[in-house]
Amino acid sequence: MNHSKSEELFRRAQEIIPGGVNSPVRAFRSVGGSPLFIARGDGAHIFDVDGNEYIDYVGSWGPLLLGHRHPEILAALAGALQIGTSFGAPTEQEVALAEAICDAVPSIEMVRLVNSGTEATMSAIRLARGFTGRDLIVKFEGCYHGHVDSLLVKAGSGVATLGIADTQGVPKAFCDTTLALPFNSVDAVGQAFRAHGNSIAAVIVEPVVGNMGCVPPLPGYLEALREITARFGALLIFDEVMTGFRVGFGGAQQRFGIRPDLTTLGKVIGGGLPVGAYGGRKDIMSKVAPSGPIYQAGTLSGNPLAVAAGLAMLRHLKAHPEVYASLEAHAASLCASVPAGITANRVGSMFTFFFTGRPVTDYESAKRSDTARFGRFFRAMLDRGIYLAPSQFEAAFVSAAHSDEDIRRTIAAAREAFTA
Ligand code: KE4
Repeated sequence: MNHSKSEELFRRAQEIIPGGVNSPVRAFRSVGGSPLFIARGDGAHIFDVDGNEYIDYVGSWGPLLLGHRHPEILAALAGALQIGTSFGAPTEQEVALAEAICDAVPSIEMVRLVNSGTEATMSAIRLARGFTGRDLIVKFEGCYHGHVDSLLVKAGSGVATLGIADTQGVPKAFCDTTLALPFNSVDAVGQAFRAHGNSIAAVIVEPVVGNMGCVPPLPGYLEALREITARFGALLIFDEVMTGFRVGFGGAQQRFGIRPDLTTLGKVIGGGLPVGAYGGRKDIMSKVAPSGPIYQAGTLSGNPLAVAAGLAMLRHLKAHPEVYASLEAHAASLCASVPAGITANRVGSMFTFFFTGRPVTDYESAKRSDTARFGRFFRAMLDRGIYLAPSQFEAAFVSAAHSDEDIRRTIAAAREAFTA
């Protein structure tokens, strides 16, 4: 495949953008080669600036559950453009999106729209600290909650991909208020609460981890987090930026039957435009300014264009619940095809092929994966027209636009690429 235009653009980009990308995971650093510059997307396919076509399993890192340029989302955006792009004042559509979120996720009694998942998690932990009057936050190694200072401790996603040992620029004092524990260990959580329980404001968790690669919760784990946080008066925050509306219409909390105190959302609820949200119990959310003393704000929060796309996405998913069964079936077919020596973890339509023959249940076991072999697999798939996340520590996503033929082609390509 010819990538000369991407390579030229990457050279230009590196002169004026750090690493040539606007988000580190896009840089192909852990898989080798230059990132592809994308010219356009259509359904489940993307096309790079050299005219090469790929079946896309990144989907903008999760938001594009319906694929690229879904007609209902494009129509909603066209309609929004007729009224303006931003007002910095309330609009009816923001109320409609908030109502749609609360309708879909029963634990969310009240919600605030923001512009990214990072803003959502940053705001949720500030709210938890303000509501409880406590400082400590518990997170889990390999989980990523956006580039929030105090959550960039033993984080996943790009931090794991690039092997950045706890990013520079975060004061030690911030890290001291964060306890990072191994995911899926009830004992570790019990020990932390026995030692610090009355100082812990909240536990924030990806209920299905996507950012060390896809790692499901072990049976009973989420229930244990719910029980121990309630017992010690700490809040349970489900970071569903990735899993929200992805692993089911009600997210992971519906799939696993857990009612968190706060939930953060992003990605799918923006339909490909910048939207994040945090919400939960009304007694907690009512502490957020201007109704309460905990401040959070945003110039473009509830932006009419982003809200229009998000609302079209959620309305489509509510009207077509059968989408989830189709997503699940396609993802299951892809994961059924892995050879011995490779561990496929999947929940719903998010999955990861770990290049290790052993189970992957936490960050330590994920890190045992052969990342060099993943890099060869990634490039072999790319050469065969399959676009995966350029990191062993990320999830792949099936969209409703992926056809049976796309899945068949992907399985055939993987059969060859697994031995690259
Ligand atoms: P954003 O600020 O990137 O919208 O959301 C941060 C975030 C929060 N919580 C979870 C569970 C997330 O997965 C994310 C962002 N996910 C990564 C992909 N693993 C975004 C890709 C990127 O950083 O470019």
